[in-house]
Amino acid sequence: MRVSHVAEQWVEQTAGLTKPARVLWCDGSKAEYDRLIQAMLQDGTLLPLNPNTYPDCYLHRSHPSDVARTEQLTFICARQKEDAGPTNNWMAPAEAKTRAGGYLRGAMRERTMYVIPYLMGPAGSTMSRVGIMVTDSPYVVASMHVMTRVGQVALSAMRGDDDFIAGVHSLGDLSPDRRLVLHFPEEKLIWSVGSGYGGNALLGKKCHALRLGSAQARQEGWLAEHMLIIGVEDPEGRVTYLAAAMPSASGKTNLAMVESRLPGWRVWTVGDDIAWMHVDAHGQLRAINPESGFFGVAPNTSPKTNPNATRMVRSNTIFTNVALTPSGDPWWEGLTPEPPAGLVDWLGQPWKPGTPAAHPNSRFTVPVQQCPSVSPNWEDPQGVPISGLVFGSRRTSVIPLVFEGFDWTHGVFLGSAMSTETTAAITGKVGVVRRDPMAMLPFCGYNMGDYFAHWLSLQQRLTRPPRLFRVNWFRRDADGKFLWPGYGENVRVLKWMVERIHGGAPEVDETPIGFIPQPSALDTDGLALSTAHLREALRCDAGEWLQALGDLDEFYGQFGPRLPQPIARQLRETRKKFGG
Ligand code: GTP
Ligand code: SPV
Ligand code: MN
Repeated sequence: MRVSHVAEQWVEQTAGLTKPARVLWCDGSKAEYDRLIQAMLQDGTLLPLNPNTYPDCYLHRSHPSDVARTEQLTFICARQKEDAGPTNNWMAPAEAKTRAGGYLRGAMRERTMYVIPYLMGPAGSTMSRVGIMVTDSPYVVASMHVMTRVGQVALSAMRGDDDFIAGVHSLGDLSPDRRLVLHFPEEKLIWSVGSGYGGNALLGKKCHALRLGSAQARQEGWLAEHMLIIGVEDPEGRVTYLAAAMPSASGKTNLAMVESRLPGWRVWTVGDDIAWMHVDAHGQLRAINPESGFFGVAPNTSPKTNPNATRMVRSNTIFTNVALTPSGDPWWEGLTPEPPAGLVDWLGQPWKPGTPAAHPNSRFTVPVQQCPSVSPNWEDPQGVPISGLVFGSRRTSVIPLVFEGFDWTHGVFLGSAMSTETTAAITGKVGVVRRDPMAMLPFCGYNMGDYFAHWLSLQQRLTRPPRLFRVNWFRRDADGKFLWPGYGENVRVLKWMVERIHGGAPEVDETPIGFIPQPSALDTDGLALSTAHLREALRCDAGEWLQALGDLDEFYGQFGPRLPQPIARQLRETRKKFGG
């Protein structure tokens, strides 16, 4: 492999700090992956699954205190605190290096330090970017093989000796007391120590593709977003591409590979978590999926909810923290209506009813190509043209099933005002409502006031700005039941958006928050859903909304002069329209 000497020097310097027994450059080959798997089977890091029902699938059990992202230990270490902004944890770069340096010093003694050159994005795309990370975890290496493009393909894509994001990862001692996930935007550098969990350890994903990626994107005039990408094919065979932001564990993977319940309609998967979007020479927004694998939530994945995912995880999949059946099959809540007898839970103990069998944030790691609905264009170096952007969140009340923003600025306001209920994907309390603008609260690598301004500024470069929509699959009735059936039926909502994009579906109510479809505008053919239920799912209530907008002044106020005026103006106008 041809290696840049800047990278070589940095690797040497890192080895000087972490003191590994050996340094191994990864080539991304199948043989390398197989060797890693064999070694992990031998030392118990992986358990084999049933080779007949789940060929080449493995189970990994993580440390019980290391099962989700740890936002309280995640920092943006910009030189200036204001550049991290009020929604990020900040630590001065020097202090960050002193603290984490203490945990990293000698941390790889007697271990191998793997050097992973990886490419985010398709080979040959000007939108793709290179990272080089080191790690002492073979599980991370194997996962990076699936989630990114590893080896010469990455090194060949470098446009200069220092054209890469550098990442240092060590498991450390896995103690949350000595865990830090640090981002140095000015140095194109990530340091992560003390966790082996997905978003904390697979540095290409949230650390590179979103936190540092978003900061780079702002400087270079593009967007790095927490969005799935899909192509929606209508009965005429026209494919309309959408990108949708939803917070962690709130439906991206499910929507990304949704199996249509409507005849003639189908959904093609481009990506399920991250979108990098550029404005092309014609003023068209285009998106690539920087990843090459899915790191998806296992619980509630079933032939009923997500048949494509259920099929794609039947081979070449690494499962983390799921339960195990006596025949060596993986199992998680929701996979089958009843738990099979003799389950071993995610901790490796006989399962006790009333406790989770699989961890609520248990995951599967699987290559994108295995998705039955993968788009033929998923690796197009030009990206796919985006006609609609969707902001979705998880709200039990207030937020209608779907509505459309009036224009770009209003849509950006809707995204910036998004709130959601927290999930098991992050360590902490589940079900707490918090502001999560564009589903980027934990992932925006710079001041979020500047981020809103960046979004607004794109309009002037877009010849036909994508339509902006807001969705919520999670609204409930008085009995606590979901008002909308969700999953495969969400294609009915996608159909409405596609019709709007192409100038159809005029049956809307103009409300203070945007255009809400009248119940008749949604295709509910064959759906057992009462009009009363649908009305309730689509309802926009002035009192509820005025209350929900109540704390936005405080949220926006944190940004001081960095909050763009148009956002504040949109809030005032919305209140006024509600009579507040
Ligand atoms: P991350 O990988 O953490 O970013 O999550 P994600 O946004 O990809 O979420 P995912 O699609 O994996 O769904 C997470 C949870 O939301 C699962 O428990 C799903 O069953 C549930 N979910 C997804 N779509 C729907 C839906 O349409 N309706 C309802 N009620 N639940 C849904
Ligand atoms: C999320 O939490 O948004 C995930 C899982 O997709 S992780 O990659 O761990 O961030
Ligand atoms: Mn997902």
